[in-house]
Amino acid sequence: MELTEEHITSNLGTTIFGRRIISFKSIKSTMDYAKSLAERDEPEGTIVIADYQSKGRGRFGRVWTSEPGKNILMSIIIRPSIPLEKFGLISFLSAVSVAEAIEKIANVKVNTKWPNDLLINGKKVSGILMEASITADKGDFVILGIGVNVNQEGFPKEIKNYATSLLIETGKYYDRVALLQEILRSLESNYLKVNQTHDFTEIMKKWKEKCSMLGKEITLIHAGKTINGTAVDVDSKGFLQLKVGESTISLSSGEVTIVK
Ligand code: BTX
Repeated sequence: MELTEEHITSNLGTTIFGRRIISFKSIKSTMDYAKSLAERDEPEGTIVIADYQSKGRGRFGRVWTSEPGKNILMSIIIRPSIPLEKFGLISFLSAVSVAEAIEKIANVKVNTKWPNDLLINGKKVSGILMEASITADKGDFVILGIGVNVNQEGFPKEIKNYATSLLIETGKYYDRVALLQEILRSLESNYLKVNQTHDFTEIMKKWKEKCSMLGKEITLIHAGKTINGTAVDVDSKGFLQLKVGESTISLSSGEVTIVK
């Protein structure tokens, strides 16, 4: 089914996420469009989706590639009422929500990898990008970007050892509308809870249960430096606790490769 507003809103059942849907055949990046809307007072829950992005991006200015019409590429406007220092935890909430939706629709096990990847059999099936805008006058907002590889048969050679899709892993094609709807439902139900309680304990517990790297030796690139250590834990702030020699360091961001 085409990813149109009409298809997505039919039997969606959410109250906030997806109450307005703006879809493009092609766009530079859904992130920029959603941000420009949010800056013009667009309410929470509007989603921007595209069949293709000519300048899809990941973290640290990296590229997110996706063949036209095969995957889910979306950005959601969120205006959280949680304290600013907890905004970062929304990316963990998103990872858990998207993982739960994929597991339900595709009946496949999804693992989390710090900070924001979703893996199937060790390969990345989804990436999450969170960009927060903190403004004095217009209120704070978050643009949550989600890319899920759904029906793509293969990936460019630079990433084919690290990237996968639901099709590759399960041998089946999926209705992107059904998956997108499930993602919106799962995100909304998790989000509404934490937005009220400001308590991410349950989310972090679920995220850790799905995490495939805790207790393992990893290589982490942080601020241009490579660090080897054992991933001990992810704390309540979402920081990775890495044991390096006799000491444990706490990291807020980085790119992880699992060694063992
Ligand atoms: P990331 O920086 O963690 O991951 C980007 C890296 O992942 C790339 O450098 C590349 O190695 C690899 N990669 C690129 N494309 C894919 C892919 N399709 N599947 C698996 N691996 C890939 C993760 O960033 C956050 C990505 C968010 C993407 C969404 S799509 C909708 C929204 N709009 C937008 O421009 N970005 C977000």
